[in-house]
Amino acid sequence: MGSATLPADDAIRLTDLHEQADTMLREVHAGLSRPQKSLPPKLFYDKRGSVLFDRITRLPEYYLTRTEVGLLRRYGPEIAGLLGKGGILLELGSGSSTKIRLLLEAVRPRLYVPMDISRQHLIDSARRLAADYPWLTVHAACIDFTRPWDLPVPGPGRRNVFFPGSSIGNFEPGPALALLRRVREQVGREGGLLIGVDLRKAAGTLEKAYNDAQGITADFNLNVLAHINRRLGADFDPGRFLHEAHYNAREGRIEMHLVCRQQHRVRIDGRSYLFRAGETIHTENSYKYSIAEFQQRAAQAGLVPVSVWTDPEDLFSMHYLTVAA
Ligand code: AVI
Repeated sequence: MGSATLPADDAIRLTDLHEQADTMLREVHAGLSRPQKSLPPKLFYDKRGSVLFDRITRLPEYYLTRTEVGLLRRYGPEIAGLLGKGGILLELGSGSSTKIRLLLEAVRPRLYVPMDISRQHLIDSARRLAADYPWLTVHAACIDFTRPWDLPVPGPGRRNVFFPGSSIGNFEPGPALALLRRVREQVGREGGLLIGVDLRKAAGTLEKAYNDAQGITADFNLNVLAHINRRLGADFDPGRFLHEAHYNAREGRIEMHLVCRQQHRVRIDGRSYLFRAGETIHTENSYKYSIAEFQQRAAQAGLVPVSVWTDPEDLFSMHYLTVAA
């Protein structure tokens, strides 16, 4: 994995650890060669995908974001007390760096490290944050954290990772465990993890959240094809696919697919793939965890629960965990 620290501008520093096109091509070929064709969900997040995701977070059906924000508002002082003042605050999948604003004044970190795969969105958000909080040092890192990563963060200070939005749910169980272990290694003995995790609930509520009436989630799902066309010179016709999302109760996850409406042959970098009518590309899983299920997974990674907060409807959970002695 390459590493370069770039002077993004005077306000922020940027470390680029994301090797882009090669990895993407390999992963796309691998996913489309499986009997159940699939694409990794990280490919949603080009610039347009990040903007569409921001729109999803404001949809009435998508209860996750507003519920998590409600928890951060309500329990912010208690959470800040656990994180401690003046340390290093790292955020995984920072996107627009919106939720961190609810903690910054109370935590007053020495350094804030937003990490995201969507490079330009990361830079724009980090710049906005640095402008709004002139006292804050911001060191952005463009990272694909679905792969092993190391973070060059200089200097001392207690490290806490903030991983909101239930993005852990987009990892399969094995990789989710690997990521939690990585976090434990990166924060060290004194560190901690503040993580938002969507709770298990009735299928109807979940399916509405991933099939919104305005069709923004459909655009977000279909955008993965436009992203692959642009970055890898492929010739998907997104008009030949439909968005589909359903709850798989046995696995405890929402599954998103793109359903081929009409037979379609697609060329990607000299290889060709046939999509038959009715065949799907599996684009995302979004696992839902009970509190006990999540704590068990975290314990396997060497993280011990300190506190957990939920909303009155038990829609969403926020956990603070520290490293086991
Ligand atoms: C980013 N992630 C937690 C979202 C989720 O709910 O799994 C991505 C998403 N997919 C469709 N809508 C939102």
